[in-house]
Amino acid sequence: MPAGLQAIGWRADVDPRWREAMHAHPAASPARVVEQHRSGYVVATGPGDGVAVESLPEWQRPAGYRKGKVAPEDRPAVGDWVLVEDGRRIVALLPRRSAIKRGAAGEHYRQQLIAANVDVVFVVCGLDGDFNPRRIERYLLLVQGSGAQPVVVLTKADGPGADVAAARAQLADIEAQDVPAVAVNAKDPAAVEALSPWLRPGDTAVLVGSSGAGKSTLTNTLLGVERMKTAEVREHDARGRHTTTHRALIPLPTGACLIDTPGMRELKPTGEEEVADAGFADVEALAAACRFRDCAHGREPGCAVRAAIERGELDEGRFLNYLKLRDEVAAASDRLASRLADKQGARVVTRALHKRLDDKYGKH
Ligand SMILES: Nc1nc2c(ncn2[C@@H]2O[C@H](COP(=O)(O)OP(=O)(O)O)[C@@H](O)[C@H]2O)c(=O)[nH]1
Ligand SMILES: [Mg+2]
Ligand SMILES: [Zn+2]
Repeated sequence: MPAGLQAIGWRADVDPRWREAMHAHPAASPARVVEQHRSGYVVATGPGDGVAVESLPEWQRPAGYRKGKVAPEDRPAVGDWVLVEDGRRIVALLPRRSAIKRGAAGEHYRQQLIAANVDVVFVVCGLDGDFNPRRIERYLLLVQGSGAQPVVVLTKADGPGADVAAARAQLADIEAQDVPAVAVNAKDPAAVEALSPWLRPGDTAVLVGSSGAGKSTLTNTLLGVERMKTAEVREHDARGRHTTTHRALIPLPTGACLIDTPGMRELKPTGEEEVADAGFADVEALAAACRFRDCAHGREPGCAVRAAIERGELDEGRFLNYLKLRDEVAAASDRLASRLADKQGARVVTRALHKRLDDKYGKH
């Protein structure tokens, strides 16, 4: 394979599922989606050689879950590998090794793909007014099941109000479940070196977090040049202006790739997440020790969860967030099931999803 592709995340161990698509399109060659705009995709076969390409007509029509429509998560996103003909037309989307998704805002159930084929998700959170363990938990829920590893990156460790020790203490329960957290000054190349274990040649990482958290600053420091525009934070509310307007995949000098994203205001689950595996194993273990199997952790006798909160061993805010996220996942899962039934007329899928919910949370 040409060195160009390797520099944008091509793996020597080609996914066996790709062979079928490659055989079906012998005249096409692989390229990676490096930018996604309303008007279409930019793909590359090496660093800095992005070209705007045409794509399949069914990807341009409104997305949906009804018959004949292509769901948003089945269309290419930044990080995807595609097959391109004549250097200007996408003819196929290659199967992914991971996909970071969220539930899209709006009345109808929809998923939104944030990035594809990523190995690591850096959940970026500033050690200023931006710091919020509950929002970090929500991000971890979205990353769970994506196939990528989450790493919490606490920026602005050099800031006047930054209390690194206190922040880490608040994230101890998460760290205990193998989610690393690192505190950095995103402007300092030596500090940002701490991220190098997750940025080996061939790795792809995506930066997520609120606007103003320091994602573009991290990108620039890792690149060694000012590539992404950054914003001065308005002092009183610690929020940056939205300077990053689209997602872009950027090859780093280390041989890794980084995907910068604009801040996301809403972080809704898709309904496919497993709450227990999203950094809440400790809460689920406590709940399993309650005297009653259907304990609502209110005033029931023998409630292990309440007891742990009273002993100061479980943060009540964390527990309430767990309940909230669990309900949101259950609701989204129901909506997803009915969307899929719409699309395929397959009641089996609905039943399978409902069964999974019933097993987990009891009949409801
Ligand atoms: N002192 C300091 N400032 C930072 C750090 N990270 C980000 N900033 C500043 O915070 C503002 C917003 O950063 P930006 O990278 O645009 O945030 P983004 O919206 O997540 O891309 C900019 O003024 C940065 O210079 C950091 O670790 N230390
Ligand atoms: Mg930015
Ligand atoms: Zn209980």
